[in-house]
Amino acid sequence: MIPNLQIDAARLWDALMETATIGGTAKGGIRRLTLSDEDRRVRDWFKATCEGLGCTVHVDEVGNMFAVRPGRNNALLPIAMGSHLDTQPTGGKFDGVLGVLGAIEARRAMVAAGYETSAPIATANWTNEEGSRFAPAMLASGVYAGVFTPDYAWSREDRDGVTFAGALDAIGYRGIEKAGERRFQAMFELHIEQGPILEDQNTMIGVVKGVQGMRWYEVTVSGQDAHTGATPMYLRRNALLGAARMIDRIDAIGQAYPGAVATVGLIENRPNSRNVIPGEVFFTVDLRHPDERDLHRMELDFRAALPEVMEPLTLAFEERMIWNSPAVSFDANLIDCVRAGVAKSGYTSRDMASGAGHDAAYTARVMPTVMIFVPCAGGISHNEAESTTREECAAGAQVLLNAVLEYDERLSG
Ligand code: HGY
Ligand code: MN
Ligand code: MN
Repeated sequence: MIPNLQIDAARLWDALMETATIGGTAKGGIRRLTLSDEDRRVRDWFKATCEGLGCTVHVDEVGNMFAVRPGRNNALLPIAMGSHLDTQPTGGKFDGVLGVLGAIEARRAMVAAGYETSAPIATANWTNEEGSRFAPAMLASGVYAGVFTPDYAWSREDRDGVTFAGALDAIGYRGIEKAGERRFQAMFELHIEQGPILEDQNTMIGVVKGVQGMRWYEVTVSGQDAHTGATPMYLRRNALLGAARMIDRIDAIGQAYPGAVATVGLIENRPNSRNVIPGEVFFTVDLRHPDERDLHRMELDFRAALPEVMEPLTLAFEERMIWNSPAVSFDANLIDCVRAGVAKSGYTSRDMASGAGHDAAYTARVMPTVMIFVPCAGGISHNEAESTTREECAAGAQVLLNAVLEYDERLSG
């Protein structure tokens, strides 16, 4: 018989507001770049909090953290719940954090009720989900899933030339465990939707059936530094002009395919001096689509546009794909457990896919995985104004708890 355990909404909200002070910004967001000192502080909080709930905290070779609490039958692999604690440079209070703290609140509800699950329960904090400081995104869950090697992850550099390994060692979170060795029955990830659909449809819970395909590229455009006053227009090799035209072409590709998104988010203009014609520009490209065939067509359009734009401007360019995360579908049995969790909670819900990337996209490769969404105000995320309500956070955590207990029951049943 599955007990009717209840989330404590105030306790969850207090924990969210407490951790939001670690890297908190004046505008009410969080700047907690992966493997920064702020990340170390929130990891320390995570470790102490989970140990206080009877967990043993394990850290793997790329900094992934797993807090494991025994169950009645420790011959079973643990059921994992979790997400990430790193944020964008101008991130919000809930992206990733709600998934980790919602998992901790679910555990607190079990401990408060003196309830012991059949399987052990693990709470996961995945390193570098954002991919903002060290590209690509979901790097450490990708190592765990065997998509990337540890050496590849350790070698990644931020824009200041600091390596992932160097930053990991600097905060003291390079564990001894091989990434991927610690196995789990399943992975449940609670997350804010980061889009407008749930709010727009006045629906509390998203039953997430998968994540769309995502590809990242890096482009360097080379022209010639020259004097803005003495160089006639017809003699220029203006790298920034080439980049500007490509930014417009990439946006047009996103417009051309229904359901697509296409973005240039990072650009570095060199030498970036007001009276020098820019000789070199670096920029990133983010293409996404639920259908891999359309995503591939978008890539072909993007690669065809580069010479069309650059050659008439006498510019050279280098382009390379640095990340390819194919569209993924979540586990049918776990989706059914989430549906049962929703039914027990009484909240409204709808099926949906995720536009944003999540660690769940990679854990789904190596274990049954599912996600649960709650609304966020205006669908705004990756923005310091990101917000959701205490009730929405509690609703997501309640469905997470219900779904995990349902899965545990089915396991032992
Ligand atoms: O890029 C993403 O979708 C995720 O937020 N890292
Ligand atoms: Mn996230
Ligand atoms: Mn994010």
